[in-house]
Amino acid sequence: MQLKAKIFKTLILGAPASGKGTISNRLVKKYGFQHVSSGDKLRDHIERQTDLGKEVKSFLNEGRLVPDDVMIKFMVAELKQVENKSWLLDGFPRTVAQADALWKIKPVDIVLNLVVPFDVIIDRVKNRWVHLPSGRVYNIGFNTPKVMGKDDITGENLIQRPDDKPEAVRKRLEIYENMTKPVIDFYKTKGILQDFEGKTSDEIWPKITKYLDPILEK
Ligand code: G5P
Ligand code: MG
Repeated sequence: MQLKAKIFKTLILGAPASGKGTISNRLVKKYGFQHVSSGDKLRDHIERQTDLGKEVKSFLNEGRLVPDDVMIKFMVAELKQVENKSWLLDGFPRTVAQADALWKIKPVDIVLNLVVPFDVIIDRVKNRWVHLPSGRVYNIGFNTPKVMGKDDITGENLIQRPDDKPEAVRKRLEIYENMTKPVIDFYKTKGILQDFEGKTSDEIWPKITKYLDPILEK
């Protein structure tokens, strides 16, 4: 399905490793959204050792949030590049200050909130492998790469994220509780947020399509 008539501005929210990237890939394939992942973009800057990459590296490695002013400036510029397309934003906003700033420049239409138990999340991150240039993500036992340690499409090396170490994961979950949960309330009061609960992405996925199909087909 391609989105033609209206430009949809969509967010996907959820705790670290709740499956935002996994579900986003499916949404891109089914509906043709432009996927804008703040985390993937920052990791790309770190990999390329840009000025921004050098500035944010320690925040990502330790599982801390990049300061709001840096993040807002960066994402506003990124969103300009997909201005005339339907986009799906993943990883931003993460604080109420970011949500406020985004609302002022682009009120969003749809907010999808993934609700996955924390014990499931902690188990998952141990088995996560990523292909940095594309953001493709694997999980041993869920979507295992065809060759261990290699990306299915390019054959390039996969890495484990530094912030998937247990102490960084703990920090990320704590920050999520304190800083990002209020963002859920921000969108709830605007009446545009929908929760999707489940222990697996396969359980959540049909609930999301059932919700989006009637909205996006209008
Ligand atoms: P990110 O990159 O936004 P997080 O922590 O929000 O990082 P993450 O870790 O990228 O989120 P995800 O995208 O929600 O997780 O989940 P995923 O990658 O799809 O799935 C997680 C794993 O589970 C994968 O291995 C996947 O294959 C597997 N999986 C999925 N579904 C299933 C399933 O059903 N079963 C099983 N067994 N496995 C499954 O942000 C990173 C950092 O960037 C900075 C911060 O430092 C942040 O910590 N940052 C920001 N800082 C400030 N403000 C912002 N707006 C920022 N954005 C990024
Ligand atoms: Mg992600």
